[in-house]
Amino acid sequence: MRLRLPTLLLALALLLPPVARAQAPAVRVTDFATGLERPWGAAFLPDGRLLVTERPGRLRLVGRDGQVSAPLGGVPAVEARGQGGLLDLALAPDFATTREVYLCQAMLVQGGALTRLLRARLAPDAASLEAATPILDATPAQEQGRNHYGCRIAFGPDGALYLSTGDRYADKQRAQRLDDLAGKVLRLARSGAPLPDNPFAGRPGARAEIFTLGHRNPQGLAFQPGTGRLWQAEFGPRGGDEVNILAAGSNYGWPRVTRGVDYDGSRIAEAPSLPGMVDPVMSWVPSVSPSGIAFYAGEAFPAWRGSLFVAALNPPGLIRLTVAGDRVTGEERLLDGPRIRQVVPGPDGLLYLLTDEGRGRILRLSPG
Ligand SMILES: [Ca+2]
Repeated sequence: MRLRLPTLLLALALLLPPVARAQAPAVRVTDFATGLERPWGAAFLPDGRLLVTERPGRLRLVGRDGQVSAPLGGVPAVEARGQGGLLDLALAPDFATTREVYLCQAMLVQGGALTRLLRARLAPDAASLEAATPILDATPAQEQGRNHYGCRIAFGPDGALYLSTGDRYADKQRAQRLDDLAGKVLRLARSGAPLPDNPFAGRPGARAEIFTLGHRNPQGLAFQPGTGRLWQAEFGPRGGDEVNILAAGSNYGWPRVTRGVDYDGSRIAEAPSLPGMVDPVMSWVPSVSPSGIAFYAGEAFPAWRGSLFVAALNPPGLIRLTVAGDRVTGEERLLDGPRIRQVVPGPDGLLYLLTDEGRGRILRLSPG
């Protein structure tokens, strides 16, 4: 069922009493940190500092006062052309004792470029990574093009590591092939190996790492507090950006089903929906270019609890989706720019936004 948002919002506006509308929180936006080049992924350490990737291939720490460190040592080389580079990072659930960090990057190998997952340790003085080791390459590598790497990492309540991979653009059909790790969400042990209870484990000709298939370029992954459902966002072509709820073994349709068209205006989809393929819970035509997503569960903005935030690149800004169970019930645009790559809820209940700019920043949203 397609959500007709303008109608829905109008209906909501008419239904809500004026007092409820007046409760929309006032928001203050400040530059928390500056001097970062195209920050892409970030995670708060237990001590409150923020570990941030820069897409050209650097890792930095941002102090609680917003001071940005020198680049950390021990960061592996990356393939930074096109949409590549050092992309996401995630701390292991037991980081406090293991200091394990997972990184996703674009890498050039024999045969072309691919999405690579690495495991490393943050040194005791936090000035470098130790023993950064590739643990999964989303093969096969592809010579043509340097786009659509996906590359978002999320740890589930089941302890598994989920990794999104893009279709790599040149051949859309890669997303539908079960012997190919492009255009998928993968479910992995912390060694990078597939988990034995994965949906395609043991199926001849299928990669056992695959959790879901039929994705174009997914850069948003977030587990919903309370339900443990895995929500995902992906870029569509011209129109057809999606938010999905992922279920093991399901096919999300790309390129056989999409609400967008190709950049030259030509049709891609066979049909608006197909049997055996899961429709999105939210789609945008025209595009918003959704990158990272995060659920809000903090105390600073009580009215936002349970909402899903979407970092938008174009038109640039921040989107808040209201959610009831497995449905999106409304949409609010909170910022009209700059381009936002990722949204990270802080341990202080504030929201931290990574801007996709050459002279990038981390914006902080606090109650106004
Ligand atoms: Ca889809």
